[in-house]
Amino acid sequence: MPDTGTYTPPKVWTWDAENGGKWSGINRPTAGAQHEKELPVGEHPLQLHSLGTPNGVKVTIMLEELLALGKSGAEYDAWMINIGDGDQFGSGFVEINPNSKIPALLDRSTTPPTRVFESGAILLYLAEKFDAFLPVDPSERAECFSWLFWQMGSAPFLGGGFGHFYAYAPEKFQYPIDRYAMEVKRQLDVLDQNLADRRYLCGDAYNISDIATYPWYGNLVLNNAYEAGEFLDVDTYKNVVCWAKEIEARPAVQRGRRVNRSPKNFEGAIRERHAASDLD
Ligand SMILES: N[C@@H](CCC(=O)N[C@@H](CS)C(=O)NCC(=O)O)C(=O)O
Repeated sequence: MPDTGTYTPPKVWTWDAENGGKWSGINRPTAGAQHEKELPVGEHPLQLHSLGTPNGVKVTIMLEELLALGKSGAEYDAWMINIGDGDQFGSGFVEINPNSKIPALLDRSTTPPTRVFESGAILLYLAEKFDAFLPVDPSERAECFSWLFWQMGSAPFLGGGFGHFYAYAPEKFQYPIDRYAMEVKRQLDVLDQNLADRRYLCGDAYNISDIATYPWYGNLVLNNAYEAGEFLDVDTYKNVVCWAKEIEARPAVQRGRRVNRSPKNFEGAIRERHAASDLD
């Protein structure tokens, strides 16, 4: 356990594997495969290796939205990567994501197969491949990219910053909680002001920036993240709450949220998805 009193950093940092906190068992300062493990392959062109966390759910929502639009090429197999067990460090997974984080996608309809990692890159890849949920007009597209990349840059302050120190750190340290609570409330205010006169993040049309942002900030204001709704006074962000409720009600969102989760933790959840009927 680290000394929680005054800390003087040593000249050279060294790794203390026993530093406590929820993820201390899997986090380490090195990259690359730690064990040999091939990935399973299903029958669909799109092979998703993921987990139903906010970053993972972005992709299953997108795939379910594409299928709801009638894009049958978006049929997919979703395999569970249990990050608590270290599956992200298996050799097969590292081949499709050298960064060892879910989600990762392998598109076997191309020759050779195309690997895509980083949830934002996967959303863009799918939006371009299926010509959906991405505006065509260059200015509207730029607005969509701006909010998509806003989400990708902002959410680590919510998850790795606020969520980590509020919910997972071995003790409650006031300094980081204050710092990240302030930043997350500022981010919620950014969203709230943007949504004051817009139905979705970019205007009237729902697109990949909403799909990326809902699992993080939508879940936060609907009190589904870190049990922090009261602490962050999320109900005051009325426009964000309204936007989140509208997105949450979409059938494809309801379906996507259930994939790659344990039924013990989430009602209607399925660990793997190989056919639409798995969710029916
Ligand atoms: N920027 C990445 C972040 C992905 C990420 O942080 N994934 C987490 C789960 S939400 C993970 O796989 N963690 C496992 C680990 O850190 O070892 C993305 O958006 O895809």
